[in-house]
Amino acid sequence: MERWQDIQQVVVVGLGITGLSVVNHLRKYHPTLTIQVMDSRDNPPGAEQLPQGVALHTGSFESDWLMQADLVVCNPGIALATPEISAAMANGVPVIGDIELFAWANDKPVIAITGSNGKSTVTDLTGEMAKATGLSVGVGGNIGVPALDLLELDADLYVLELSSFQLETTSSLKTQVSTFLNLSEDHMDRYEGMADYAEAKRRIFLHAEHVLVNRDEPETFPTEFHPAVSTFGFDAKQFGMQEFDGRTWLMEGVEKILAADELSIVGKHNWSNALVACALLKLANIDYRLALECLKSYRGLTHRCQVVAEQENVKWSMTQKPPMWRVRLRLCQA
Ligand code: UMA
Repeated sequence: MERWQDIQQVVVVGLGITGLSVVNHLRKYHPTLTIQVMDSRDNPPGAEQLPQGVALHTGSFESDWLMQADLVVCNPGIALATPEISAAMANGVPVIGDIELFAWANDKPVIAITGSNGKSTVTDLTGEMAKATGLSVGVGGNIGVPALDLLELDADLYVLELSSFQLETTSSLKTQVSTFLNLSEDHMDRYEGMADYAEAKRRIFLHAEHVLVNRDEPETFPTEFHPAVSTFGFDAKQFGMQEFDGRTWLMEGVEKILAADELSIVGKHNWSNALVACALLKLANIDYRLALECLKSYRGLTHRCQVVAEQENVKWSMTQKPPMWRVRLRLCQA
């Protein structure tokens, strides 16, 4: 609570579901604060749900508010390089994001997941498996439910998907395990290049007890020394894969976890997603073997890469990915 002593005026930049979750959190736990919200859209989503007494400025960013704020909480959809934000930062105004606020309020274990591809599946699957072991689990972050809303669940464990945008404004998130799954070109409008983008993602390791990285992608490794680094990959080391009698098995060291052909999700990328979910739970001291039936029956995120038919050992999967909402059919050999 000490960090709140000198904070009276908070400006929330960008509404949407994140901005609304920030306002609701501040209202509930810090009721004496003055809260101001700004959004450069004329009719930002969530405006009608703002509680009474919260000032709203729309259509532009109000520099005077920003300069006078004791704290600015910025939506991940807004770049810190936005002139009004960077001017406030240069003036010494602290700028954080919703995940940093979550970190300030949370005292429960966290598993955090970032990467360019597969992070939603890994987050969802890890959450489902943790639930199958009997824990109450809050699953969210970039995957949909804002992290601050999850706090209301008072769960035993939080599994968070974190985007590079969210990580840019996060500096004190303590995690039991953090993973950086992979890196491919994305969001280059927000970054100077791949190195810049990777660096934002590596912030997930800042206060991680355990780190899980991809053996095949050195960019996913921490650049500073970390005492507890585990790796995953398609070869037979640590969390890996191995062939026995023509079947590929997911492995924890020399121990078999399960044969890849027992999974309902298809494709080698999903074998890796399943392996990572097991590894994350193991590193968080949760017995993933209690959740193997859940893992076998997991069919993927709603609207994303689901098996829709199976014939003669060929599984057909369908992907639907917003914002295009176009249906793609993909043929996957089981
Ligand atoms: N805004 C401005 N000015 C701008 C840009 C945005 O005022 O120049 C405002 C918008 O009007 C809006 C808000 O800022 O009110 C941000 O837009 P949003 O509607 O996307 O925000 P949220 O609804 O809060 O969603 C955000 C994440 N959006 C982004 O990071 C862009 C959601 O990730 C996330 O699920 C949600 O918080 C809950 O944590 C979406 C996403 O596309 C799915 N993420 C990117 C990705 O996965 O690649 C990183």
